[in-house]
Amino acid sequence: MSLLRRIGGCAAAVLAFAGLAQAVLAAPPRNWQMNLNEPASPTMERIVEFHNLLLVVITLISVFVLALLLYVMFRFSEKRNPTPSKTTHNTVLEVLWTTIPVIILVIIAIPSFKLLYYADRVENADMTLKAIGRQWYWSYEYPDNGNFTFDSVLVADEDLEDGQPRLLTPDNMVVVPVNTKVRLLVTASDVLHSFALPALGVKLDAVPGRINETWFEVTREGTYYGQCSEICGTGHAYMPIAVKAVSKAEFERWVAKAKEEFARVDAPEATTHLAQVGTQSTAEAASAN
Ligand SMILES: [Cu+2]
Repeated sequence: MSLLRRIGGCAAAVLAFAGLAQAVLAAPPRNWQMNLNEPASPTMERIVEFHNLLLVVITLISVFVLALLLYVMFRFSEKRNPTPSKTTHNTVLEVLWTTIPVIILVIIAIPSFKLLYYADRVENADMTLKAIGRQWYWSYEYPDNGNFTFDSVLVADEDLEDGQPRLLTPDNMVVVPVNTKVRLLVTASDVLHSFALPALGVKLDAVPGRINETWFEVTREGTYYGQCSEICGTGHAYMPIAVKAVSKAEFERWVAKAKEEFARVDAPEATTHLAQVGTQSTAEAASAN
């Protein structure tokens, strides 16, 4: 019995440790820090909650299986059990070890599917951000904020300023307003990339010739870093993602500046582009007839 009690104590310690690791997350990053990034979006908050649920489930299962193994090794060793039983079937046990795992999987599946659909897309986005993966940098467009686009290229180690993290700092950051539902469109112009922002719970493949959609809402002002998460060539490690979340007023000021600084000269207005393509093909069809 004391063995079981000790195992129970271990399980409690593991759970307490997991809770502790969660509690120390609020501080800035340090060496040897564990656990997920501190969440800064409703999606990531839910991912962390789901992760914590799974942590409890996986700990209980591991401790239970370990306890069974230790008990069997001790109780049914050759010394204590010289003539083993020849039992091969036990209906009750077989029904139990089939149904209990099924129930556990259903308990996991329900919040898992809810989360998948929650993170998938948002009905009423306040604005759209388009990220285009390229070898090896990201380009961004703000289709409903103006006809501008810019590239976001890694700052070399020797050009970093104080406080700028190495391999995570691009020359131009993505700027978004806080507490705003941002529809995120992700595509690529050459090979597969993946747009990943751990603190916002975003990870989406960038596929040439295809637009993938997700969304995020940053709940706190600050800078959030991510990286390309699809091995895309020799520059794969050198195409960081940096999102600066600012107040809505500050975002408006940034948009006004970006419209001048990053104005497109090579392409038609983004919002009318599709309409123009439509008219063109109709005109071509008409002239062909
Ligand atoms: Cu890439």
